[in-house]
Amino acid sequence: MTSFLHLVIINFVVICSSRAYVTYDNYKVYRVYLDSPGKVNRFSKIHKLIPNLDVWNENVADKSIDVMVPPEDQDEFTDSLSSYRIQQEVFISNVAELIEKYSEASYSNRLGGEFNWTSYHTYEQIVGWLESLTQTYPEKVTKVVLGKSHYGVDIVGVKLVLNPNATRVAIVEGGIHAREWIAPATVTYILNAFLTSGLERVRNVAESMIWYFVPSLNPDGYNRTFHEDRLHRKNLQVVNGSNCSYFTGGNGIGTDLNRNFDYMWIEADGESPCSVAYAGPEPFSAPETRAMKALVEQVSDSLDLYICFHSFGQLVLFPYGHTTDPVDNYYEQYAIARMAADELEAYNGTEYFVGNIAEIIYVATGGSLDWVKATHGTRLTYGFELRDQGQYGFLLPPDQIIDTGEETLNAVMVLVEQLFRLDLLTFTHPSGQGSFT
Ligand code: 0X9
Ligand code: ZN
Repeated sequence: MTSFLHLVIINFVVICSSRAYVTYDNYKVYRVYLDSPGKVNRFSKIHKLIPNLDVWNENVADKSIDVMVPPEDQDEFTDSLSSYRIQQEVFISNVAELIEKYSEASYSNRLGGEFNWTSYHTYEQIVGWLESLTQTYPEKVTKVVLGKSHYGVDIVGVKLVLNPNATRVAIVEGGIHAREWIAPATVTYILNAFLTSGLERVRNVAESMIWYFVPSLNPDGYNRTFHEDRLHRKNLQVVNGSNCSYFTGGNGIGTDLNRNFDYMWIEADGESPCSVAYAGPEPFSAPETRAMKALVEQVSDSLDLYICFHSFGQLVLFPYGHTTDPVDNYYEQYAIARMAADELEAYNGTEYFVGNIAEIIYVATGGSLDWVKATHGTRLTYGFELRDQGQYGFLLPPDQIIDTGEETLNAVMVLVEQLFRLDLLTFTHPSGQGSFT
């Protein structure tokens, strides 16, 4: 064989293998208890030594974090934890098994069929469904293209107007993090309920505002979670001069879109291109964040409610991420979030915590929620970390979509109802206006 041909074959193998589906064989997720500042510091040291750890979540309730560790690093990881007297337990013993187990059910709708909430759907299917709504409800649903992803895919949302007299705007964002599959599924669930529910309460809420639903703000990343790496988190923009292709999971190529908005950008984290929360080379460097910026700017005068859906952890969060200092309308945001969470819990007992991002989860900057609040003063701005509390994490089985959708719909209804009650409270104020019927 000529050496040229040899090279071609080697290149071909390298290219193919780098594109193969990442399997996560024997990757484990550990719950690691960091119940003192000293332990948090010691954990950072371990993280520096083993860069390919993927912190899936931080749990306020028991001061723990969930960390995915590749098989080759597991001994070093657990030995280091023991030497620092940090407790741990295995939460998911083989990530690949979970991905496999649910892939059949999760991907079952790939080849067409009715759109439903018993399986997860590809980006193409979601867009197909949104387009079908514009045909079924031409007077009520309009397709909105917010912009294009890095790979040139249309970022598609819909505008829903059920009552021509509605003047106030709500934006519902989902899927900014690719692997959080329950987020787009919940956005489409709520949109569907608004269009089809026979319940008066749901109809009232749906009719009271002009809605923009954007189920998946990160189409490239989301596509990648179906075809290459189920645990990809960021977009797919490669940073010049960096090689992150050895990293998997949330780490590796791309910009974390929820660190790329221009408020307190890069103050907290996100400097290293291969890290799980890389903030990008500059604010709004990602076309996906610029697309959302454009939509928000277009409606900002009437924007009263902004909701973004993430997973996981069961939290209702509100600004800010850079400080635990209370936001201007802290008590309003807090009380309404708690009411929403109470109603969510009442539906089937799913427990939620509520609070300011920096206080209840971790310090994080450049998120969409903070940018919307700080730049446009939107009255109610909430981020949901949907189910679960780490049992399945990002790999939430599809048989939980409907319950998640229904309980979350209950919470969203409270947010809207209370938004209009705020108006009643401020009716004596000259600028007070109310339109909820
Ligand atoms: O780190 C994040 O961006 C969010 N957590 S996640 O595990 N989904 O990545 C927390 C930041 C603020 N959260 C929301 N806006 N929901
Ligand atoms: Zn997220």
